[in-house]
Amino acid sequence: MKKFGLIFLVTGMALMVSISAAMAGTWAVVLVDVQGDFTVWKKGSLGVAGSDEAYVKQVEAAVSELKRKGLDIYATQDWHPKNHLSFYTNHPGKKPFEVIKLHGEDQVLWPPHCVQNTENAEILIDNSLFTLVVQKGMLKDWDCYSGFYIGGGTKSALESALKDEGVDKLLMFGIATDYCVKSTAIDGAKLGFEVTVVKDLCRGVDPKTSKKAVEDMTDAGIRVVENLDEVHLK
Ligand code: VGL
Ligand code: ZN
Repeated sequence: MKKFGLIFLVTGMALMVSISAAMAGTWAVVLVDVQGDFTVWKKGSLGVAGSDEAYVKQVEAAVSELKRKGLDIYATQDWHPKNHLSFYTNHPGKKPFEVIKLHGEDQVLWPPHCVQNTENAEILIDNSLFTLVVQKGMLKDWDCYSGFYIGGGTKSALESALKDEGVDKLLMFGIATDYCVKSTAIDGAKLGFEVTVVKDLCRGVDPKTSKKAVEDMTDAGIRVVENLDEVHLK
């Protein structure tokens, strides 16, 4: 019958449109820990090499451009209490960057940084661009480099927020390549996202561990590109 033929055609077309939309995927940006304490610009306690004002402005320009292209921006924020066990100052006799065992794992002892509600814990990129900010590292006994967790294996709101919006592709960059970017990218891949890390929008604590981080991310199935020109958002 003619009428059924038309219904099949329309249903088939609608199905094709939704399949192709699903195949194209939905991108979002995860901006990792671009906070004062990690920059030399703000004389941060853990200012990493190359994190000058020009770097932060370059990141802000990239974030604005991606937002203008329709991507939602999710930001992570390292957010420690003053008595946090990742701070060397909370371990009498220990020096900055010494490594101890914490919960059976290696723990770098950092200078105190990103203490809750201090000026240098603020994210240096225009916060009005963000859809969501997820904080991590707020549990005194647990350090946490991944934005998908808050510490001690507890998830942050990031995964569910992204999945609720149908996001499946993540464009990731920020500080530090060898700690929070690496950990957030690898967890993103483990949680089923297709992750792309943009190298020239990242800065690392140490060149050696940053090089290793790029290898580890690549091994985990993450695409590491030099700059945004290599990313095709369609
Ligand atoms: C980070 C060291 C300590 C980071 C956070 O954001 O990469 N690094 N806390
Ligand atoms: Zn930290």
